[in-house]
Amino acid sequence: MALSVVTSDLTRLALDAIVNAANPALLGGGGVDGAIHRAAGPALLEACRALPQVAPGVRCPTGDARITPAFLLPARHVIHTVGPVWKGGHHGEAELLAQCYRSSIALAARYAVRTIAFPAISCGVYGYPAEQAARVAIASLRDVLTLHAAMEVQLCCFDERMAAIWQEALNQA
Ligand code: AR6
Repeated sequence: MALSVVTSDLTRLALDAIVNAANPALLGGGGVDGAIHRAAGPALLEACRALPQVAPGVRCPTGDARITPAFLLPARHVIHTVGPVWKGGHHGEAELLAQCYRSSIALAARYAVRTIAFPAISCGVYGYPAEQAARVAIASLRDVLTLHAAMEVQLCCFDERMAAIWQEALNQA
């Protein structure tokens, strides 16, 4: 199992898949979601719009994952997942965040993805404290990757400060 921390713009990674920290509508937004849609081009929005709604305005419930092509991005697929909004930590946030990583890897495996990168899901607009998110993410990935031993997973941090937090969590896991 390969799990590593990288400092990069996620949209530049030429991997089998990159993961988007989306919202339930899957119609774009700010943060890494906005960056992915800008770099992928308008076809990504059309592909997302074509995904079925499971409830009004919801194409992907929190903790679930959906897959689309990556269009103009150097990656092959975009796996869209929806992290929890941080509400203080007693509203099931950790379990929902763990579920994002599990469902993304399970979906990736169905598409024969071998190399994949995750952003720090929920750690921006959604307000999840980075140290806690990193611990949850790494524990969840370690667990699910026992079933997918050949998969190489990068934890993609946008800046060095975030990368140091994630590297520390990885070292301690
Ligand atoms: N590459 C890698 N990481 C990035 C990039 C990038 N290009 N851009 C931002 N980050 P966020 P969330 C980091 O807010 O908290 C959107 O509007 C960022 O520094 O993108 O899950 C969606 O539509 C942070 O560490 O995602 C949702 O409405 C991390 O990515 C909502 O935000 C996640 O920050 C989701 O919020």
